[in-house]
Amino acid sequence: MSDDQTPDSTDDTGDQLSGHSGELAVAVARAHGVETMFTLSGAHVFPMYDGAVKADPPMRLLDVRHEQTAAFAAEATGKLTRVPGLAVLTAGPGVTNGVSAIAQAQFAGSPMVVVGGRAPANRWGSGSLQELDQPPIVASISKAARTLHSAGDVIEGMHGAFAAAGSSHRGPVFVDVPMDEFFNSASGAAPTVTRGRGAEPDGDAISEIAELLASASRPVLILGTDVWADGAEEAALRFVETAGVPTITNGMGRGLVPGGHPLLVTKARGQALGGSDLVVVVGTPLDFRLGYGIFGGKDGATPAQVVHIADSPGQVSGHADLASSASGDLTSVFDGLLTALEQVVRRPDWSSWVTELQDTVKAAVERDATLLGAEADPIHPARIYGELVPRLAEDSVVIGDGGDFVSFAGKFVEPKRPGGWLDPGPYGCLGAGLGAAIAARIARPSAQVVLLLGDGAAGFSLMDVDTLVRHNLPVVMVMGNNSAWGLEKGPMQMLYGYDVVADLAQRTPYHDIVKALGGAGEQVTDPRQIGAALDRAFAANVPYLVNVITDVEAVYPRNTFGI
Ligand SMILES: Cc1ncc(C[n+]2csc(CCOP(=O)(O)OP(=O)(O)O)c2C)c(N)n1
Ligand SMILES: [Mg+2]
Repeated sequence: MSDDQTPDSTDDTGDQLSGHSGELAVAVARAHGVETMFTLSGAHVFPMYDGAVKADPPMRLLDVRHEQTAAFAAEATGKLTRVPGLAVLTAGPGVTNGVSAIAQAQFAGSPMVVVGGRAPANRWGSGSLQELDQPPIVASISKAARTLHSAGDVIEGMHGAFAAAGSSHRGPVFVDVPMDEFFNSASGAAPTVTRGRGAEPDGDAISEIAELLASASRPVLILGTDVWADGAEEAALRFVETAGVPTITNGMGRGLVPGGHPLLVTKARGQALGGSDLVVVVGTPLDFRLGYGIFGGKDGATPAQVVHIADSPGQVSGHADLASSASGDLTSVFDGLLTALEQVVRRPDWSSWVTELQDTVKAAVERDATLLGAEADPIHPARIYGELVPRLAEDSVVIGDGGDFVSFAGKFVEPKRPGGWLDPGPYGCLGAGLGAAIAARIARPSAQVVLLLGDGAAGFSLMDVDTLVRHNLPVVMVMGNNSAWGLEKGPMQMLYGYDVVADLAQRTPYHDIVKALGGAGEQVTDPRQIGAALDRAFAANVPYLVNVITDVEAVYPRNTFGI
């Protein structure tokens, strides 16, 4: 943890914890707000299960069919609840199966703790089953990775893991416990958990940014995942509306400015970023999704000045050419900027810039309407969103796991609230879908949960429909089934004029797999039938897959391949 944050603290409050390592670990996790343990059975971690069963009340155990699903579920729990998710993975292959999800959490700044089993210490080096030294494997993709060598280390080790995972910049923390020490007992003071806020931002930096804003004539604000993760959603919207600055959202920032809001100009993104003279980016890295932080500058024009604001100093871009930057608690940043703007003498007037962008948004909405209503046969993927979007409730959680099919969702789904959009993020890992859906159903018990699946992506995790069924977790799955790895097929065609290893079996009845696992579903080939199928899915109250056969030729019109 950096020394510029309010740390969580361990105080001796008089409460004592005692028991075996699993009991201690569960008690500490619960103190940090954990309600569910995502796992797949392995003897190395039995004490965690015993700890969960014997806790009062017991901690919910959610057992899955592949450790990636447990780890992706923990990651999504961290994203949705902003309390670190907990995955418990057995030694060796259990841990290595979780590696992609841990890396994704690191890339997305998702708070999660992974507890690994580990071969016993008293035989280390003798060749026990699954005797793998795991922290070196996980170290490069986590905030911290360490072995808790004895039962006596568990309280402090777990407390430190949760504190680090949950404080900005958030991310995954890994600990493993040797099997013999997992069964051993210890006692110690219960930790006191205080939710720390990030550091106060530097006042001079805030004033400088306010000055830049005040002298800009065509500013654009970009809000990303960390605005949500940092709990700054109210301050962000207050800032947008009071300052009147046109805004684009990405990642879990989507919904911070609700879909349809007059200052949300994501649909005029090209014009906004191409024509801006000042782009202020908050809570998201200046990575490939944002042109590496270069905006405009085409045909000899002057590129926009760029301001980068992050939740912690380490997140401020080191590669982009910045006019200014700030870091710290993002609520303080937004409120500080408003105060500083009020003190600026010359009031900026951006009304004609805003109107210009609003006209472009309006034109884009009209253009989109044609695609959203497409009657084409085979079905154009956009038509699925034409039917789905009007059926989404305000509090819906929409999860994307796929290529082009999910890119279309990014274009057409504009959430009404923050914290309800889960996309693959900058790590772009296929296979997160079922884990995220499990997590969402648990985190938001009364909300619609919609999982958008490419047919390719589905192959990574569809077996975990079994988990949805066993745990009675109804989720609506909507598949864009183009019988291909579409997002790879199109680019390979473009580069080489041919493609290989991009085709999948034609029109596979994936809904029959869901049925075989105890859920329900149907195939749709007629665009006019999509709406009714979605209605049946939402009413079913069981895991339900709407398998829509789509046109493989309807590729997403992208202008970056992320490299
Ligand atoms: C784990 C993983 N493997 C491979 C890729 C590369 N990849 C990105 S998109 C994509 C195609 C996805 O196909 P599908 O889910 O069917 O969606 P579509 O593009 O066809 O709509 C692939 C293979 C990846 N991102 N993640
Ligand atoms: Mg596909």
